[in-house]
Amino acid sequence: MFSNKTEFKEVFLQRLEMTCGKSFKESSKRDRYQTLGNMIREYVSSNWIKTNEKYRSAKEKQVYYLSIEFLLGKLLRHNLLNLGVDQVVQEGLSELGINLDDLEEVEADAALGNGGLGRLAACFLDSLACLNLPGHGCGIRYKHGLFEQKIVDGYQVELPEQWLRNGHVWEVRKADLSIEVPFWGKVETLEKDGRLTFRHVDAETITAVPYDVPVVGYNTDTVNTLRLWSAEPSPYLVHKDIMKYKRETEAVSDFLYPDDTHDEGKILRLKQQYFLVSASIRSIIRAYRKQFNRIEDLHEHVGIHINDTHPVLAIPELMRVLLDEENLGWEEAWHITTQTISYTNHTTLAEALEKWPIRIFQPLLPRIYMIVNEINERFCQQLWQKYPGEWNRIENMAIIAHDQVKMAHLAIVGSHSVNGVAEIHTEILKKREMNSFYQLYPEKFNNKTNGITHRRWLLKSNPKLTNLICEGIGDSWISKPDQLLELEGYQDDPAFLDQLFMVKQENKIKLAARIKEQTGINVDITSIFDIQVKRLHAYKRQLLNILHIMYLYNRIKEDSSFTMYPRTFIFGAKASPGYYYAKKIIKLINSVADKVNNDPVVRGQIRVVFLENYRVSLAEEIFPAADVSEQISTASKEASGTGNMKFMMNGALTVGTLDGANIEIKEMVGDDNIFIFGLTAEEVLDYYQNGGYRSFEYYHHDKRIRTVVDQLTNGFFEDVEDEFEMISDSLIMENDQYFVLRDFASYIDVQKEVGLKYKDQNQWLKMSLLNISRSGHFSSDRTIQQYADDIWNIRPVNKRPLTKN
Ligand code: NBX
Repeated sequence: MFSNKTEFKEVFLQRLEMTCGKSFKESSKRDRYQTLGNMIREYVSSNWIKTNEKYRSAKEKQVYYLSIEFLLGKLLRHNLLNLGVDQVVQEGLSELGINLDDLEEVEADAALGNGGLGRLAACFLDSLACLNLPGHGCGIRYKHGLFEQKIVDGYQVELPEQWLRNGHVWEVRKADLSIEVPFWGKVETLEKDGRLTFRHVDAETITAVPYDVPVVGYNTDTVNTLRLWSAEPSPYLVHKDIMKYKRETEAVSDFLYPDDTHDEGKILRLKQQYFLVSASIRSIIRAYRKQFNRIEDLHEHVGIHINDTHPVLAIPELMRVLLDEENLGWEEAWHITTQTISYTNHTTLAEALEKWPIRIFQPLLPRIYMIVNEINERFCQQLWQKYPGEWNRIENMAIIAHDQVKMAHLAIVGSHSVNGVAEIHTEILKKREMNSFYQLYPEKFNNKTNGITHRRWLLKSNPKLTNLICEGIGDSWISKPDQLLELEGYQDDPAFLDQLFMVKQENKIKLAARIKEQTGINVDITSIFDIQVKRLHAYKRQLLNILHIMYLYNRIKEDSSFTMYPRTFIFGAKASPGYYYAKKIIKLINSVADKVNNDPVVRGQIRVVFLENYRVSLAEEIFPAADVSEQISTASKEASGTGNMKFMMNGALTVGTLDGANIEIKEMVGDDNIFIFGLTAEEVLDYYQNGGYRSFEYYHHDKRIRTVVDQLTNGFFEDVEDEFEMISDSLIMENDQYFVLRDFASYIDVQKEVGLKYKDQNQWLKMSLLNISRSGHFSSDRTIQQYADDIWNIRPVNKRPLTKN
């Protein structure tokens, strides 16, 4: 299509006029963005086709990653970088008077996810393609992604997200590959040749239409596929009330559920889950059938991974296909199914474990329910043999109990691999949350510590740091991120550290400009940028952070001789719309920000900023500018965290608890290059088990705590008197379930240490460099290689380059 700047410009101009029907001069930014996007997608398409052909002819095993969320963000710049044409395109456009950054602004984030779980799926797709592994994503093409957040008077307000308003240039609709997904109706049992067969009749079907998005690898010709399903009315269905049917059908892929770790028992959610699973499984089997004859060998050629329990119906759906459509016997179908499916758990929070009442499940999915029931019966029989008489144990492990289907139990029983997402998380699963299953199937349990794609979270988001690294150690670290370790050779090189300092300053200047634009607040770029960005949740303890800021404010006010290294505290967080408590914390952060930022006494020492609508594209501007990374969850609660890795890779130092992957970060950088505080997971779990924590005592005995807690309700924020009673109650009346007050003193101490350490710029830069150099381990390339080797048993296929465009 183009191999140099001149050719690029020619093709671009020609395409622009052809597709927009306007002259170049008349064309808008959007016209230009769309033209470029279409061009690049077409540029990719020949390798896309060739990759698929290669996969078919190689007959290698392929993996499908089923996820209810893929938090992709923007794709233009990412694809340009991975294709290696970023420079050519940027220069070509620039000669036409177009700034590539401006075009990127036009692209909407594909926000088909809530947070860590959805973003992990997106990072994994990137790593799969980059490692030439035959792995594809299957998800839902929500018409509206995660809500847009506005802050009005300090409160979160949600607006529907509209990413498809101007179309999505990266997708290809493949209506001919649509699949009919049945709901409701009943099951007919027939006897045929002495064997019972089952037929789902009188069903209401929904058409699943696939939209394929190419997943482009870096510096390789591999292009994998993300298949997103859209729900449309079936052309085959005759319905009494066609308008109602249309409405209800389209609702299935209308909205992403905005619940982060809360379980929402809505029928529509279960519909979404089965819709994703049924369409995906049947399209996988259809492709398999074109390639292979023996369905009995399915697991040798296909792996299906379920991202948390949301797609767990893949297990009974695959059973259904093997039993009802392929006519296998139960034992054989079960063997194939369990050998095909693998499962990742992302949380131990009890409220997030999915359970479905039978009264909802059975009528909606009658055949699937029958199969789940049979799986349960056989499983309970097996338990009975192994643990005769242990009724309690069997009841606790059953898949169906107390009129509910327990999705995590189904996932463990119906798969060959169960993994946690950080070492401590996997240990907690094995020792506590899933201990009875671990005793039964020790061989299934394994750990795969999360990772992030360094291509988006360093190369794309932080070009200045990327250039500096390349000047120092060349560019082979880009394909082998472990080689970042070579940066340690520069620890005592003042010139290099100076440059590292400059890079951080420049990134801080950029973020400061964004803050000014969005909030009107001026921030001092020589202050410490101390940042907490993640979903708002009680266990993540944004509350601890903001109470500490209130403490610092009080300290400055009461003692004019008190000094601290100036700090800018930056927050970004969305709260689930129905999560009242989380929304109160957002209001609290904004109220503190108002008070602090408008008080001349503390000016120059503390600033507080809440950036609205935190999302992937905003995150890309934030991480590069951070000095301090706040990872302060109650120990044992955060399964892994991945923001912690993004900060580290961009040279921020972590203030964190011994939770999730923080522990592995600490092991990687050593105690001197991280700021650890607070209870350990064991201490927390011990408190939960044996009691002994009385938050009131901490309130009573520590004046610093008493002052800030009292300020929640004593008119300190004059305009909003009763506003924060709920927060104060959670800390005192409800005995502070997340140990905010218990960890408060320890947090103050460690934050003081941060301020002191930052004063010694040389030392700080050394620590920062060390964090960057040891971050290669947290590339999702490492994670994906481990999944490929230990769980999926897949190998690179597309090793040698295919043809060039
Ligand atoms: O998954 C997150 C964990 O909280 C993080 O510790 C972890 O790093 C990350 C990736 O493994 N979980 C998460 O993001 N969950 C959800 O977003 C979620 C969405 C819908 C839902 C339940 C949970 N119903």
